[in-house]
Amino acid sequence: MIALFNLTSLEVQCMEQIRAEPYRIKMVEPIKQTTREERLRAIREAGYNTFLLKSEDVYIDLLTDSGTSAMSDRQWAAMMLGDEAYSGSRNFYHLVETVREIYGFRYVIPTHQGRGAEHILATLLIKPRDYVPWNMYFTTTRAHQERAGGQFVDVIIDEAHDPAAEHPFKGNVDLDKLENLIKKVGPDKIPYLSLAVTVNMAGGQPVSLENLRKTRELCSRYGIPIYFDATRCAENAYLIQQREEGQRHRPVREILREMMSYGDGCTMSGKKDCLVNIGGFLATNDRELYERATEIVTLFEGFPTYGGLAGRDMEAMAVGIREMVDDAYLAHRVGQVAYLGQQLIDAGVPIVRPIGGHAVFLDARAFLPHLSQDQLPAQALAAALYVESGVRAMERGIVSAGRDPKTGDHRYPKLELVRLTIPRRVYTDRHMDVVAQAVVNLHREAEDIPGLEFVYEPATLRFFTARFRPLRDSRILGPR
Ligand code: PM9
Repeated sequence: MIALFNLTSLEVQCMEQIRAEPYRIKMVEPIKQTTREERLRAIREAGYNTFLLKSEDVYIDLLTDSGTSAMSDRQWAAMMLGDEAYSGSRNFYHLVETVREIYGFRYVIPTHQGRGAEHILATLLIKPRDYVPWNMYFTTTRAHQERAGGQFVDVIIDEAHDPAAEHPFKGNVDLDKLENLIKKVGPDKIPYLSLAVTVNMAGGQPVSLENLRKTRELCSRYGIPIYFDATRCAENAYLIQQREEGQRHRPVREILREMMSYGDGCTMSGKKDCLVNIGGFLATNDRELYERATEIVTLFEGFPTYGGLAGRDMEAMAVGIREMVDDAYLAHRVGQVAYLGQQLIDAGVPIVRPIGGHAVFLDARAFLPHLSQDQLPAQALAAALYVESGVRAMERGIVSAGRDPKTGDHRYPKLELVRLTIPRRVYTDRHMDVVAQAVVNLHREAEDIPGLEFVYEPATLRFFTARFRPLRDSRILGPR
């Protein structure tokens, strides 16, 4: 049973605890504030796409939590232990041993980052005209599944599509939706269920243990394997500890092992929860799949014992995997996200509720009610936030959703969001205060923010490199 608790009081509890960063700072990287005029010039040059800004023009960088973590002194020390042999590096064996212990999966293939693992999995398992059910989509993973001929089918609970719905586990699979799909297309047409923990595009929302157990039961009945997108699995485990009845006393490490026991394997972007700047892996308990994966990893990534990574990178990831399940680290990490989110809630800024694990998501539809979704509100809001404050965020709405490959039409996701993504162990709560103030100030002038239109639209993963222009002249985004 899911605990029916009052989320607001949980968040308030979080705020009331006096928390300090559970680390000391040993090295610093200066950041600089720019002037509004400089930022207006920079965003125009970047085609109003925050991905195309130069990082040195950014004051507080909340574009992503991917590859942006600060590594610990132990991870830096581990970098010096790199065994750069072409094959059989000791760092590979350390990584395998660590994944077996923390995740419980037997076979591991390192990859240069998460999408390398997604590519291998999709290529090996998906046949043309297959269906891939999933608790919402992620951009790169869906692109690989579609490239392999599969079709994504959303089986997340309805609450996930409503930014204001206060469900503690908005990442949960809707078991009826999943079973209906299995009955409709037949289990043979479903190579695996993709299960994201947490669900990035829904706002960093977790899946409960109870739902994982039931999903496993359902899939086992039809012989369908489950592959986790485990990119933010430790944060999901922490949110289970905090929100699910009967889990408070359990260490995150134990919860994570139980979570993973309901799957057959995972793809992992080590650039998030594993606390490294580059790296990922595919893990599985299926020996035959592993053997086939060792054949294709050599084509796209590298020899199976390094898969696109230097020995030192595998070593840093092995150390990071142990650090990611530290309860004190996670309490601060997820607490810092809640600290920022709560300030925005208190000021009446519309954000996705409840606050998720890695980011605060602004609800751009509610923030800019004068814009239609075709006027790209989240893209415009991210551009405006940068101009007003030097804070860089990311669009997660219609632009990220891309076009339907069959019809060529825009996909219109219900969620039109701007993600303020908190890098791990990088910024202090004082930085969060600055961000909160910037967003609150912008909210007061929201009606002056104009919509945008495309001037260049790439065919794949358009959000990365698309360029835009404002629909009208405005003080905030300058002349059209
Ligand atoms: N996520 C993020 O910023 C980085 C690039 S896409 C904007 O959120 C999930 C849930 C992810 C993810 C990357 C990947 C791919 C898979 N699943 O970036 O290839 O959030 O390591 O991982 C990004 P890689």
